[in-house]
Amino acid sequence: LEVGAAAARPLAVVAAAFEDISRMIDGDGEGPCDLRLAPFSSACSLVTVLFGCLGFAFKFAELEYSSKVNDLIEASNTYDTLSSILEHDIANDSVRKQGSHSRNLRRVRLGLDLIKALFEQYLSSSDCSLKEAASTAYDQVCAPFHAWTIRKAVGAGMYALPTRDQLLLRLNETDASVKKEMEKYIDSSRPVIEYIDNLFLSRNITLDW
Ligand code: 1PZ
Repeated sequence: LEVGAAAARPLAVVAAAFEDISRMIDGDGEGPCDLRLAPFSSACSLVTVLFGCLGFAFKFAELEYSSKVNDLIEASNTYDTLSSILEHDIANDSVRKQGSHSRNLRRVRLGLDLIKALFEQYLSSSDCSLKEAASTAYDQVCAPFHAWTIRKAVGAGMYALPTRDQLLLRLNETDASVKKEMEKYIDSSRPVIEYIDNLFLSRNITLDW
């Protein structure tokens, strides 16, 4: 898929980008390689387009997510790989410090996981509304890490989500094609999320924040 297709089929573009990233992790099959920050952060920035399909109530979430992704894009001028930003922050005791690249990486990873959970919920039943799917996904993935005020605001915004049919129209997908693309994203984001978690865990950094 070409970049120009982003406007036409944004979900297909995101799914293809994460398929590429998951292949980079796989490397030559001889164990996981060192994932580079530039391709990773530009794949993450494609996700921003999906927000437009969810409606204005999630403008705040879009700005929040984009600011973290943009920080990683900027960091890619200085740091070549995801592991090198962690090494830098460990040396500076700034892994969990607000605004640090490592903390922003952890936040972006939450966003990727949120979308994965949303798609899993969406595909679990055709009776599941987008609001139900998004609420369950948010409760599973993000709510444990968010303050009460944020959880309340997100809960209120859920009522403004489009219907399943409206979403399909905005994504330019059919029932069959959306299933294929969501499954592609679910399957390819899983190893990416695991890879990021392992960057922290292998350095004895817990994920309870
Ligand atoms: C997939 C769509 C599901 C439906 C909507 C879910 C809405 C999620 C709303 C998230 C609101 C984020 C509020 C801000 C939270 C910040 O306090 C934290 C900590 O920031 P820090 O203190 O480190 O500066 N930020 C985050 O946790 C970032 C989370 C981003 C998750 C949003 C990504 C959603 C992607 C949806 C794409 C369609």
